[in-house]
Amino acid sequence: MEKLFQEILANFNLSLDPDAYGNGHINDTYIVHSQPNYILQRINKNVFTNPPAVMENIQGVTEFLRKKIIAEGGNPDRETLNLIPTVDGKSYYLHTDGEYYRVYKFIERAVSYDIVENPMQLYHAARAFGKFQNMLADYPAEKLHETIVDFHNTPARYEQFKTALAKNASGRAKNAGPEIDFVLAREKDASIVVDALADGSIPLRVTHNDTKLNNVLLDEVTGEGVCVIDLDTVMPGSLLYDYGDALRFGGSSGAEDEPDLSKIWFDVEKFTAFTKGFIEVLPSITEKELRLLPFSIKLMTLECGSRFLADYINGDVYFKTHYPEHNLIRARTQFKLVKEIEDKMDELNAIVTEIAGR
Ligand code: ADP
Ligand code: GN1
Ligand code: MG
Repeated sequence: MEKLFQEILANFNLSLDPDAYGNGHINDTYIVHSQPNYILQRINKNVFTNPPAVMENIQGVTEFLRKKIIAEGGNPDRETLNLIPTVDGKSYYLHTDGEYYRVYKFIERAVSYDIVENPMQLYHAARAFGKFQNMLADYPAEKLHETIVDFHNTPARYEQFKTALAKNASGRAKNAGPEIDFVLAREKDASIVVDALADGSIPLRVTHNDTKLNNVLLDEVTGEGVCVIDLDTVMPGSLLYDYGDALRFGGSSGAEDEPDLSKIWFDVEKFTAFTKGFIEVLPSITEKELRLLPFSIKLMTLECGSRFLADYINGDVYFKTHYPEHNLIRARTQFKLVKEIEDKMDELNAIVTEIAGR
């Protein structure tokens, strides 16, 4: 085994071979094969500039969830992430190479999906994300560090997009004229959710903020939600961020990086299944939140597309990419979905009214 891994794992009292694992865009994830298995992650320092703050959040949230799950008679080793402490009792290990590492218990017999195969998976994912939010409803929000400032502040994302465009560090802006125009033409609606949070017309809640489908594990046999993972961005926010981002990803007919746009559309059946699961477990959803559900999918999809496009123009400095046009291809699927959601908005609003019965 590589000496580096040996040194890292020794700090968690482990000594086994890790293999690269999963399809996250941010951290480096490995499975440590043993009895039981573990997940080892190198935290992305470029994205999370204060890893100890990230780890303080995750430690606080997972300990809080663990107690709740035990009180409710659930299985705390399976229904929340569990950090393995280092030999000196810390939640992470800072190596001499300057990188931060953490280890979790591996959650067995549970699957995360990069493409959704059937609407029932969305129904169960929605219930898991909704339940996650319910369990954190009384978490002391003031204890949470803002691990990425303005993460879902869409107007701030617009400013970042314009800065990327003005710098054009990669010289690639010329390859993305129509995509750039698409983003710029939609700025006027960007502040609807942040304004509603600011004027108190929707509640600030503790939210996950990165609810794509491969951040929830579903039971291999029953298909039911097991555990919400990837807790790096748990911060105060809006329920609309979690709902909108989940359907940005899960409501699509295809992969986030599908190059053939004729295969990408917004699937109303998947939307209906997710919305049903989400509303069922979150009766506390307010009238205004309810009315903004379909809009939030458009907003989160536009925001994510603009981030992919900004990263393409910046020269692929944020998201992991596998080929030079990867971020541009990702941006294009998001914009196709935005257009689809715009066209289907009345239908989506009617479905929400029908499901909610109000
Ligand atoms: P990233 O921030 O890069 O997306 P994640 O924390 O989401 O990293 O982990 C990447 C993938 O690894 C997940 O999508 C999931 O498939 C898998 N994974 C992460 N943690 C666990 C765990 N505790 N048990 C099982 N699989 C996990
Ligand atoms: C990243 O970490 P991961 O792969 O689950 C990103 C999300 C994006 C998503 C797009 C911390 O999620 O915000 O929506 O990629 N996470 C961070 O696929 O930036
Ligand atoms: Mg992830």
